[in-house]
Amino acid sequence: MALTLTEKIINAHIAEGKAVKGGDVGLKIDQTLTQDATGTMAYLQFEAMQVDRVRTERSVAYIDHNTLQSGFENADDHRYIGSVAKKHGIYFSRPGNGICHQVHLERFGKPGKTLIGSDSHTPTCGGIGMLAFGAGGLDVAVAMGGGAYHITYPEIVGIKLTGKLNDWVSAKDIILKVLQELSVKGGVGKVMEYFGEGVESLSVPERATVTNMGAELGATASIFPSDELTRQFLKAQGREQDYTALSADDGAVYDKILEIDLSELEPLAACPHSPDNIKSVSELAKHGGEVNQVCIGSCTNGSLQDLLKVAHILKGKTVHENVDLSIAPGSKQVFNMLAESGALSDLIASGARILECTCGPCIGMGQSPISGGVSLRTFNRNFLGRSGTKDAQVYLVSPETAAASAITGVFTDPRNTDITGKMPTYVMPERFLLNDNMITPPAYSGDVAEIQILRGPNIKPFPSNSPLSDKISAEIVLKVGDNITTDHIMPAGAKILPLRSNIPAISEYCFTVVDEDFPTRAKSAKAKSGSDGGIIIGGSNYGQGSSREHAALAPVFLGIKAVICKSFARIHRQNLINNGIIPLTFKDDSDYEKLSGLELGGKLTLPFVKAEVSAGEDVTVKSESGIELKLKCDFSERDRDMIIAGGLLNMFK
Ligand code: MIC
Ligand code: SF4
Repeated sequence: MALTLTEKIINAHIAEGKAVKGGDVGLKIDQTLTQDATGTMAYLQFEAMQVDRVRTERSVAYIDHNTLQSGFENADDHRYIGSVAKKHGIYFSRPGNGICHQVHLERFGKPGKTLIGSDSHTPTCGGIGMLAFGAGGLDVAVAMGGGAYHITYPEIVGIKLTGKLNDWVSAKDIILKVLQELSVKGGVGKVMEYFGEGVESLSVPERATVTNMGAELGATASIFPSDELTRQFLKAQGREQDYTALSADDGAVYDKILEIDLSELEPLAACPHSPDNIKSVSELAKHGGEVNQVCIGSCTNGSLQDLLKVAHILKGKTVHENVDLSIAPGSKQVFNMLAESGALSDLIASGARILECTCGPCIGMGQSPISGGVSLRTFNRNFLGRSGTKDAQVYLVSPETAAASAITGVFTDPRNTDITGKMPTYVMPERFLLNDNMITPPAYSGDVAEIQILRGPNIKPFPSNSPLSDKISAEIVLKVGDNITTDHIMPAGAKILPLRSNIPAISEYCFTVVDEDFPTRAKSAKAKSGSDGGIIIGGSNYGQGSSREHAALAPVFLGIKAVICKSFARIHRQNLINNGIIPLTFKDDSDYEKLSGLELGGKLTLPFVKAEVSAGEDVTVKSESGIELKLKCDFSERDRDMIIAGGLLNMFK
C-alpha cells in the first residue's frame, strides 16, 4: 500500500498499540530535547524514575529560555541541569550556544528518526524529515528512560506546494497562510505533511520556519520530505552520514489536501492577539500605522538565511527614530557566521540592538514594548500579555517585513524595493562554521558515580497528586471562553519564569492574566471542608500554545480536580492527564452555557467519577441547582489508568 511519509516513520516506530487511525499508539523515541524553562521539572521527574542513563540514541539539554540572570534562580537551574546531564548521559548545550530548535536542526536532527522535546516547537526538525513532537516534561522523562511516547494515531493532512515564492515573500508567509486557512485549532489531531514540486524551491531553514509554526495550528507534528537539499544542508553541517532520502510513496492517500500556490502568496501578518488573525501587510501598510518596536530572531526566524536578508535590508541605513529594533540570532553558529561575513557589522551600524542567541523577547525575557505600543516580531506567538506589556499590540511577520518596517517606522511591504532594494540570492554555505565547543558531552561510565547533582535553593519538589477518589465534589473556581492559551494559565516573562523550579511560588501567578484572584480562590476551595478542590469551565481549544507542564502542575498544587471544556489542545490535555487532573469535554457544545451560567463558587459533584472513568463510560456531573449532564470520557486505556492512579509517576510507582 502506498504510504505517506508520516505513516512510514510512525509504522517503523510502533512500540505499543496498532497503526489504527484515531487509536492510541506508543512510539519508540530516538532522540529527546529539553530546554531550561521546562527542563528542571523534567529532570526532577527523570531522577524520580531512577534510571541511570538515558536509553535514547541522543538526548540533549539546552539552556536558552531563562538566560536573564537577575537573581540566583536561573543560574542555579542551569547548573542543576548541567550536572544531571553529565551524570545521566545527556549532551548539554550551554547558555550562549543558541535556541534549542535551531541548534537541534543544525547539529543533531536526523531524517526518519523520532524526537520529542519539552517545548511545543520541537516539530521544527520536521524541516529535515524528522517526526518530531512537542510534549510535557514528564513524557520526555519517560522517553529518556526508554518508555514509549503515546499519541493518537493522527490524521494526515497533505499540504501540496506548487509554484515558487516571489521576491521578498517569505517562508513565514507560507505558514501564516496555512494558519489563515486552518486556524489555531485546525491542526489538532493531525500531522501536516508538505509535498509537491514547490518543496524543492524551499531551503532547509525555510522549511523549518514552516514546521516550527505548525505548532500554532495545534498540529501533532509537521514534516517535509528529506531530499537533495536536505542532503546538502546536512553535508554543510558536516553530517552527510545522517542523511537518508525520504518521501511519501506515489499515490499515498492523505486524509485531506490543502493546495498552496507559492507564487500567489504575499507578505502577511498575524494581528493581535492570535497567530491566525491574518491580514496582508499591504493592507496594513495602506493605513500607515506606526511601529514602535521590531524584534527579529526566535526559533522561527533566527537562521543565517533570515538574518543575512535582514542585514542586506539594513545595510547603510538607520533604524527609524521611533523604532526600537532588537535582533537575536538563533544560534552561536548563526551569530559567528554573521560576524565573519561582516553582516553583523551592518546590523550594528544600522542601530539594531544585538541580543544574545536565546529566546529573549519571544518569551517576555526583556524587550517589553512601550504601553500600548505596536511591536512587529518575527516570532510565532502574539498571545495577550506574552511580550510583558499587557496592552501592547504584537504582530507576527517575516524578517523581510520586520526589517523594512524598522527603517520606515510604519508597516511596510518589503516588496517596496525603494526600501529593500534588489532581492539578494542566498547561497547556502558549502560548509557552516562547525564548532561544538559549547556542547558538553556527558561523562562516560566510570566517572558517573562521583558526579554530584547540584541543586540550588529555588528547586522545590514537584507536587504529586493523589489517586482518584470515588466521587469528586468541588467548586467552580474559574469560567473562561475559547482559545485559552497556556500563557494565560501559567504566564512567563522575566518576573515569573525564574520560578519554574518552584511550583508553590509560581502557582501564585496561575491565571492572573485573566483573573488576579484565581490563586486565592482556588486555594480557599481546596481548604474548605466538604470540598475536594476546584473545577475550571472552559471553551474550545483550551490550553493551546506552549507545552509547559507548569500549566498543569500549578493547578494540581492549587487543588484543581477537573477541567470541563468544549475541546482541548493536545499537549496540555496530556499534561493534565499525566498529572492526574481530569480533562472532560461536553457532549454537546451547548452544555457549556449550562455550566458557565452557574456562579463562581457554585458546587459541582461528579458522584460516580471513578467507576465511570474505569469503565470508560460518560461521566456524570451534577450542580447544586439541579443541572445534570453527561460528559465525554474519551480516554485511552492507558490514560484512564493514569487518571485513576493520580498521574503518570504514581502509575509508574
Ligand atoms: C513558548 O514558546 O511558549 C515556550 C516558552 O518555548 C514553551 C515552553 C515553556 O513554556 O517553557 C513552549 O513552546 O512549549
Ligand atoms: Fe523560545 Fe520563543 Fe521558540 Fe518558545 S517560541 S522556544 S520561547 S524562541
